[in-house]
Amino acid sequence: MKEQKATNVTWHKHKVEKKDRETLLKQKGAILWFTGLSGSGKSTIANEVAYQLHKNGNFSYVLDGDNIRYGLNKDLGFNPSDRDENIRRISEVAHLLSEAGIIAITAFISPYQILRNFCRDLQEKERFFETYCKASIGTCEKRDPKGLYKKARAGEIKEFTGIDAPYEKPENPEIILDTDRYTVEQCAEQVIKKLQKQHIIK
Ligand code: ADX
Repeated sequence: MKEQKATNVTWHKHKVEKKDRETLLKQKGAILWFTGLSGSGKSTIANEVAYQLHKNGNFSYVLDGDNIRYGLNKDLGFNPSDRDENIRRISEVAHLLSEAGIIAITAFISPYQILRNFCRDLQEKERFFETYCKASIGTCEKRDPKGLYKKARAGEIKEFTGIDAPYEKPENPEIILDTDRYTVEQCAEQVIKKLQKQHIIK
């Protein structure tokens, strides 16, 4: 993990605090950290959850793997250290959103458990939901929505997760979505229920 580089910097306490923002928004800030293979349903379900939350009057924001790689993380590729830096930056952004009282929904492969734990450890335990989109590599390869597995098998993409780069399954996720068996709507409902049960939303 990155070391603190700057010296002579002071942490400021602000007049408006997290609890004030949460009172205003009538919800708690939290992070829904979707993880899973490419094609496992992360982005699709994340978007459906955001839609359901919006309808329910809740404020959320989706940070999506491919989109973030066009901007904030355009300087990063897919080797292990770039993937680490990708997830480190996203973790910090998601944490800021959560501190703002927003439900941050991230949809990144995030293949390493240690980095997912890094994000978990940034906030109170009850505000972090590692959400595992569970689908076999066979299913993901069959879906292949972007045609990337085909390219990876043909050797046109190197270090592709699940083919020639590793994916570490979550050890103890707060939510498991079996996307082989359940629809997008059913998975989204499972997430919403969990947020209600944990008093993140009403
Ligand atoms: S992560 O491993 O660093 O978390 P991230 O979620 O940001 O990955 O990006 C994954 C997306 O980038 C995939 O959904 C896919 O569209 C695209 N992609 C391009 N090259 C690769 C690769 N080598 N491995 C995995 N995904 C890739």
